[in-house]
Amino acid sequence: MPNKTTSSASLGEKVSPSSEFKKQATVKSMAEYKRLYAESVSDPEKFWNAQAKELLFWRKPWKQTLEWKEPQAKWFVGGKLNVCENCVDRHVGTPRENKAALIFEGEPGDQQTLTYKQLHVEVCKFANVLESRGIKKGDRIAIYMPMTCEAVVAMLASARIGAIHTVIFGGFSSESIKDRVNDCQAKLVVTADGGWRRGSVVDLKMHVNRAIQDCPTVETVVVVKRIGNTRVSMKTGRDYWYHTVMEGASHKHTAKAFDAETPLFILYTSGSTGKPKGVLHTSGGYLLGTTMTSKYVFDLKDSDTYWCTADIGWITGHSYVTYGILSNGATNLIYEGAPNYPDVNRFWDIVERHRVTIFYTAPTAIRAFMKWGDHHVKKHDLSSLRLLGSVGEPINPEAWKWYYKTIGGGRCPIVDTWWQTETGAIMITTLPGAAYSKPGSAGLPFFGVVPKVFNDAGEEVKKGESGKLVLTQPWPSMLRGLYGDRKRYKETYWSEYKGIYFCGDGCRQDKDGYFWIVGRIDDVLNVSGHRIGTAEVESALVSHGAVAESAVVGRPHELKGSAVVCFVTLKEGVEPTDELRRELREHVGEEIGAIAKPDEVRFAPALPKTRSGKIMRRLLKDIAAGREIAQDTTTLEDLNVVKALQKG
Ligand code: 6R9
Repeated sequence: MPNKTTSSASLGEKVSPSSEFKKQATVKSMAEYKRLYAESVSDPEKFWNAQAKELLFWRKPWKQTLEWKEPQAKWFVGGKLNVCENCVDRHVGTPRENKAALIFEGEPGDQQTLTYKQLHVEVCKFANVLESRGIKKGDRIAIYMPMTCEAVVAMLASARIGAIHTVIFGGFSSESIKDRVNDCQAKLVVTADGGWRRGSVVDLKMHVNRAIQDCPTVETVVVVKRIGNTRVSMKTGRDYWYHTVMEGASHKHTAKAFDAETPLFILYTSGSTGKPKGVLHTSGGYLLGTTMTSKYVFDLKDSDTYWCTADIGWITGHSYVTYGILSNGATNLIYEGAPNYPDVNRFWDIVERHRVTIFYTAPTAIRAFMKWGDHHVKKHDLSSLRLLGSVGEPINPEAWKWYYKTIGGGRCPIVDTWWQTETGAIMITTLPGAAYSKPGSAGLPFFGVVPKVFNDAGEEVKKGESGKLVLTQPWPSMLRGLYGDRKRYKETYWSEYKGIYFCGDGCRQDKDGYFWIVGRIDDVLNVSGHRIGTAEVESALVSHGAVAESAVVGRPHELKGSAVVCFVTLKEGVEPTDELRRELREHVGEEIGAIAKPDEVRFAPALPKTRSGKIMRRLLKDIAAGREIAQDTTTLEDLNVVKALQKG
């Protein structure tokens, strides 16, 4: 079957880091990357053994680096450590103890800084609070919080006592809280009297109250006073104010050592079908993966102020707000609110005021900033930035270039990082001082990662051809299972190809070895026997001057198998006309080939997205096909968007 998936416009372009960046980088050249990579895959156990010793603090050494009984991995068998001690205690008593660990900015503009020493006190106190409420090793606690210091403290305190946290994104509904709390049988919930989002109060406690009416396992609710909500209802004997229980708690807490395979957290994530899956991560391997990638991919230095805009409700917030970053002793900025409050320049205002040096965000945010216009960015001094990151979906070359020029001033390398909730840590990217970037490609495998592109028969495809992305070697931060569902774990990840992890993404590798993620397999269309990545069509559309954002889905088509339907939002001031529709069809034809020409272009004021910013494609497929919407829309950011699309 011929493959027409290559967009000639985006291939062949290479952007190299400056010599200034290279000089100070952790890995300084392609040769160095290649040498380390070769070491990491030729004798993985030797490599990980050395890394674990160098990067983490262990209370007891391990006997065996890896025990692999497919699909079940155990890393650092017999080793003991405390994850919280690695992220907090080990920086206390060093020159780092008085540097800022967390810099918090609330949406209304309030600020709080915790040094590593102060963070240690807060975490010890909250660990004592949890223990006084009867929480012990292996118990589950749910965290449903705004992005505040207390949210990070709660995660770390849970880790400190060997409990298992499940963070539930603060934008989820009562129904979602109920499902998650019941699935993992949480005994305690940490929440707040509210949070700020675009100037409005998100009433978190009310959602918790509603949810846990049907959650018999919850014994205690701890409530952080974030906004001073006077209408919050507290149940005597179950609900306690955070500040009250913290007041009475001792700041001394001895961290016990736990087995390397002690469960650390469960994070629920949507599967292609059915209810969310509880992805389970454990301690030693996860911490090693996140610590090492933070150090190498973000090139972290003690002088950096790092800001990742992800919420702790997502894996990015777990790995690259809390664990990997604090384990490296870095200064970590967290922001509570929306990027466009009170104005669309809020992020750049934060970067300027806090002199942020490393900035990590998602393509969807980048495209929004592009749409809002450069003049909002130009008002700010962004000269402190030295490295930019992207995560969550393929970044189209147009957005990449805009990010590079307008935000990075042509000076900052961009690390496009491919990974998943399940992989725990970054798997594919370009190390910023070592490798050139190709806008739109995630890049090369991280150390110890062996990705391959397979066809349906389980054979590796030729370079340049599309297929399914698999990871052929176990890695330390891999998921250990789906909570309480062994069968689903095996079926979801290990049954497409026997003994090999299938991630659900389509991909191709180019002649230079760079990986180009095409998007989820279910987002790949088959049009007249040709594979077309929806992401590629989207990228082509966005490269047209009139388009702000696009989402492309398939619609069943009698002759072609699938028709290409495009939902398009236009830049400020552009008129949606039939003429433009025709122009966009031609444009896609020119960018990719006639086969990819859209059958239909629908203009929309906005696209339906989950609160984590992912476009809800299945919903768009239903709309495109004129079907009843089958998908649960409770996670949708704005329901009005759907109504407008159905009309349009
Ligand atoms: C970290 C995170 C995972 C899915 C993944 C893929 C997409 C993430 C990407 C990317 C292309 C990147 N994805 N990063 N696609 N380039 N740099 O987002 O985890 O929420 O579990 O999503 O996101 O499709 O399979 P998660």
